[in-house]
Amino acid sequence: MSGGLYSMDQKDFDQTLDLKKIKPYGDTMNDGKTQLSFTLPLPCNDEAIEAAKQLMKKMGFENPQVVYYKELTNGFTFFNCYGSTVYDVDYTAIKVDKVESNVMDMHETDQFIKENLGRKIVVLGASTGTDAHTVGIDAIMNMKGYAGHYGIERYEMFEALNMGSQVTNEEFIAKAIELKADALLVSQTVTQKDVHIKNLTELIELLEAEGLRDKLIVCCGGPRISHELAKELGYDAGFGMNSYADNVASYIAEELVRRKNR
Ligand code: B12
Repeated sequence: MSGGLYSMDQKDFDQTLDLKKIKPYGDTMNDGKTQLSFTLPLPCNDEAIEAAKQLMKKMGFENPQVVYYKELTNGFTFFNCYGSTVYDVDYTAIKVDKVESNVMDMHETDQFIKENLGRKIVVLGASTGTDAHTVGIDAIMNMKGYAGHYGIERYEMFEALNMGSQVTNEEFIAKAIELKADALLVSQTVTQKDVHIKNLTELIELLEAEGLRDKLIVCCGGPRISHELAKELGYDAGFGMNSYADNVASYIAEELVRRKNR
C-alpha cells in the first residue's frame, strides 16, 4: 500500500528499545504517552481545563490533552488527561529490595514445613487500627483463597486465625501472646494522611516494648505496601498488590527454618 495517512510503514516509527532510556509506550516505542487523572479545586469551566493542561506541561508532559472532565461537586472538577512525558529512566541501574524466598504452592509449603520444621506454624492476621477493609487479609487467609490461590487456613501445616478488621494493636498483640503465634500478618488499605505508617509503626513499638519483636515474624501487606516500606518500618517483609497466600506462607516457612538453623 502507498500514500494516505493510514498506510505508514513500521519503519516510519521509532522501534528502538533502549533499556537505559525507558519511556511509557502508547502505540509506538518511546512515544512517552501517559494517562493521568486528578481533581482540581476549581469550577468546571474552560479556564479549569486550561489550568489542567498548564499543570501537565509543568509536570513534563508535551502535547497535553484533557480527554474527559466532570464536575465532582460545586468548585471541584475531575480530569482525565493524555500527554507525552519528556522524561525517561535507566532501567539497567534499578535495584529493588525484594522478599527473599522461593515461592511454593500450598502442597510444597506443607511438605517443606513437615520436612524442615516438623510442627505446625501459628499465624495471626488482621486489618488493624481504624482500617475497615477485610478483603485483602481474607484473600490471604480464607480457606477458599483468592484468584485460584488457597488461603493459609487451608494449609495442613498452619494454624491460622483471622481477627477481621479494626483490630487495635493492643488486642492483636494480646491474641498473639495467647496463641503463641509464630507470625503476625497485618493488612493496611487506607493510606490517607499516612494513617497506615502511624499504625504500622505503633505495632512495632508495642512489640518492642513487650520484648516480643524478635520472637515473631512480622509481615504487613496491602495495595500501597512494598517490601522496601515494610523494612523501613521495622517489619520482616512486606507484600503489595498481586501477592497471594503462596508468597507469604513460603516466606514464613523458610524464614522460621532459617531462624531455627541459626
Ligand atoms: C471494598 C472497598 C471498601 C469496603 C470494604 C469492605 C470490606 N469488608 O473490606 C467499604 C465500603 C467498607 C470501604 C470503606 C472505605 N473505603 Co474502601 N475500598 C474498597 C475497594 C472498592 C476495594 C478494596 C478491595 O477489597 N480490594 C481487593 C483486595 C483483594 O485487594 P487488596 O486489599 O489490595 O489485597 C491484596 C494485596 O494488597 C495483598 N494484601 C492485602 N493485605 C495483605 C496483608 C498481608 C499480610 C499480605 C501478605 C498481603 C496482603 O493481598 C491481596 C490479594 O492480592 C477500594 C478501591 C479499589 N478498587 O481498590 C476502596 C478503597 C480502598 N477505599 C478507600 C477509602 C478511602 C475508604 C473509606 C475511608 C471511605 C470513607 N470515606 O468512608 C472507608 C474506610 C473506612 C475505614 N475506617 O477503613 C480508598 C483508599 C484510599 C487510600 N489509599 O487511602 C480506596 C482505594 C477507594 C478510593 N479510590 O478512594 N471500602
